[in-house]
Amino acid sequence: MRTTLFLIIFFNATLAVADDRPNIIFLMTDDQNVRSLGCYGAPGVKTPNIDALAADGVAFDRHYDTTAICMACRATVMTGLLEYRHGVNFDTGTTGDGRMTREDWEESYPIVLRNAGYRTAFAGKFGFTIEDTSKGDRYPEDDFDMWGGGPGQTSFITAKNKSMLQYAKKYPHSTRSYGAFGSDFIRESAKKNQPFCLSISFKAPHRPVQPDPLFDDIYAGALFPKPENFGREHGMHFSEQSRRGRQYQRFEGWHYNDSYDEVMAKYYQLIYAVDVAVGMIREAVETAGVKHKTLIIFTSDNGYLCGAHGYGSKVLPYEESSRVPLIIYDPRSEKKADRCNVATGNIDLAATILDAALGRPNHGNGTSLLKHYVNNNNPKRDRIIPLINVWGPEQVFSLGFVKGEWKYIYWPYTGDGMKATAEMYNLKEDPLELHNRINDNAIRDIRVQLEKDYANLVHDWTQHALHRPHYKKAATLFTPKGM
Ligand SMILES: [Ca+2]
Repeated sequence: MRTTLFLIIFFNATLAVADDRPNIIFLMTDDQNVRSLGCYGAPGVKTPNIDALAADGVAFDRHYDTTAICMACRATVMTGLLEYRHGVNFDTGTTGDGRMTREDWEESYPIVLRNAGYRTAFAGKFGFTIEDTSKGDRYPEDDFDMWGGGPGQTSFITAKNKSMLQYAKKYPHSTRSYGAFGSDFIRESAKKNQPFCLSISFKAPHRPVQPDPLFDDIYAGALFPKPENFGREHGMHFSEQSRRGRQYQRFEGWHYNDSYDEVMAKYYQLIYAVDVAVGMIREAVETAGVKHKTLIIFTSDNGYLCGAHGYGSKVLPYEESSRVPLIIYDPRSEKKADRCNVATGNIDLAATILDAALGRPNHGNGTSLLKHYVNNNNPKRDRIIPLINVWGPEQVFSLGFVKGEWKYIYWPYTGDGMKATAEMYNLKEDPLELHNRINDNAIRDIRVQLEKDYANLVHDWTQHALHRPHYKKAATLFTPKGM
């Protein structure tokens, strides 16, 4: 008996000393575009802590959310699967909410890491439910060691977020409450000498427009220059289909047209609080003595159009909506450069996390981005990053992709007198997407190649989509006649 006890103590002590696997901190905002961070060149925007993270790590300049909307993106981030593979979106569940299958959830990065001995935590907007036949659909609060997550959109009022009540008095606005939650988890985990994975999904800067009043002075009276592609006159070359969703109405409905500075000041104020929370978390990492072995990843679930081309909100496959910030800081590695210009996708994030923790560089549809940290000169130029929308009115359903310097978008809807159509942009020469090259005969060969790539993507969809009617129907819709 005494020998057994001794062996158990010895074994546990050995494990505690030997486990030098890195910690992971994954931070995700909601509806944050690239033009909202100082480190991405946003004029007049104050984000000192996130800028410092980018200076310490690598900022990715061509990172895309393969579905530019909350729920589907969150399911992709967790699993590394494209939307048609995980089948999670607002329209795809039996109750109006998308549900992830139990099998896919078992392969999500938090579950894989917890099974591998990591201490795990989640706080913020979770964004989808897990299929569980015994209990009905569920949020996975029992699958984490510490849970500050919530259903639906969660609230900016901390007191309304049940799992975050203990932070409500000191941090009445939810954004900084997540900084406090993260700091507590980091401190507790470091004491236990167990590797940890902290995932925080901030509600900010998602609407409603309720920034923390503590920061009301930050942008008082500030003016912000508009991007060169701002306004309706720079969207005339886009498909008619793209104008049939609420994104088109929101240019005026959300007052980008007549109150741009005021609207953007509120948006940036929401992000300023995120920056403060990031500072809290980095300070906790430093004081807990784990800075040398703690990776930090910062990104957003989709971008935000903010008046570009005369549109508001997200969902559409254009740059402001689908391209988002991504910063990776890996203190274990010597970075090669401050920026990475390789096209990457949110399908790659689970693989990146599992690569760092367990040495598994491929997961779902994604591949680890850590290779770009130490060498940013190895782009796989043939790689396709899909851009999917099968949410909202069918008129705005689109399927496209980024490949090398090109973006290709197919709009299948043919009702209301519209014809199916496609768009093509050279993102290197035309990053603001001002010139649709689809009818440019000088580059006909490129168009033919991109059409072949598109056909392959539709073929993959047909072969591998989750068996839900929504995705079967979409595959038919996306198949151009004659393919
Ligand atoms: Ca979002």
